Amino acid sequence: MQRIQESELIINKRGAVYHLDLRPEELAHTIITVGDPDRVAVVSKHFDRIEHKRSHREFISHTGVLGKKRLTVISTGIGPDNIDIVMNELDALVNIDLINRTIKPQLTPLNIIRVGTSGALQADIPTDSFVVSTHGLGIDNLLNFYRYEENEEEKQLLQSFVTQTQLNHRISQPYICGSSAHLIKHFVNNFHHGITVTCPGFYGPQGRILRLGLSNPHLIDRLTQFTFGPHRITNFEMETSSIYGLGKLLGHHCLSISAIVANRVTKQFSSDSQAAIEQLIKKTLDEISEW
Ligand code: R1P
Ligand code: URA
Repeated sequence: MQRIQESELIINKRGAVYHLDLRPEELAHTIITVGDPDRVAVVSKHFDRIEHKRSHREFISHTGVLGKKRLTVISTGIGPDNIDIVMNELDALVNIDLINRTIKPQLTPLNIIRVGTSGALQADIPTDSFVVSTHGLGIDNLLNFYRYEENEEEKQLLQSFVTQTQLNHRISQPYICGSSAHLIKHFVNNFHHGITVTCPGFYGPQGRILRLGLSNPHLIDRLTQFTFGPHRITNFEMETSSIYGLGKLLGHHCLSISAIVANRVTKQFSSDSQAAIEQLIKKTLDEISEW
């Protein structure tokens, strides 16, 4: 079995993966990811007990127990570049023998659920409502660095997306990945469902104009107007497609759920975004407890 070299997978003196500073026994197999490091405690305050707390850079993690479930909540910080680190290191914790530095013969799937915030791209999805991402459509480019291929339905959706949005190659080579059927079935009532576009930034890449002109000023309208059969784009944010794409390649079950804090069509912003995210956390934990 090929040994993974020290420079490729960095293990610190604690025997923990480098960025997350987690050892295998400090990770549960159901994981909630949040962007904001302060949101970790907002999730773990619902746990019956916390077994491990780790903190390195923007990656704060709490592992504990809620009812019969062992859970880890971890912050990713913002953006797909951080997701590359988080997904690879979470996977290494369960699927690579960190002592022998070899891939384990029996692979372990993780449940990975992002609980984040997002901007709505449809007028009928109000602020403070919740969206479950049926697909992550990435204009962030991360998956283009891996050998990733869409299935037939995804390929058709993507082709239609490129045609309808006229997204040019200098901006992005988009990719798309569906959510886990295993997880999404638990999040139906009181959630909007739709395609989430993942952007490599918050301002220009999400069509926000402050002092700079945009190369594609029609981006928001084109995303809002996109349709493919029953599918439409509901929202955008900065992590979902990278989680879905890497999760699929690595064999994990992934779902992304967002509290809508901004509506980019009606131009409204939540009057209490903290309350909305707290409510989403509570609903998500209630669902997870029932599996
Ligand atoms: C931008 O403000 C951040 O908010 C959204 C975006 O994906 C991006 O990370 O999610 P979080 O609230 O989970 O960080
Ligand atoms: N997060 C984003 O990435 N965009 C928004 O508009 C709101 C939250």
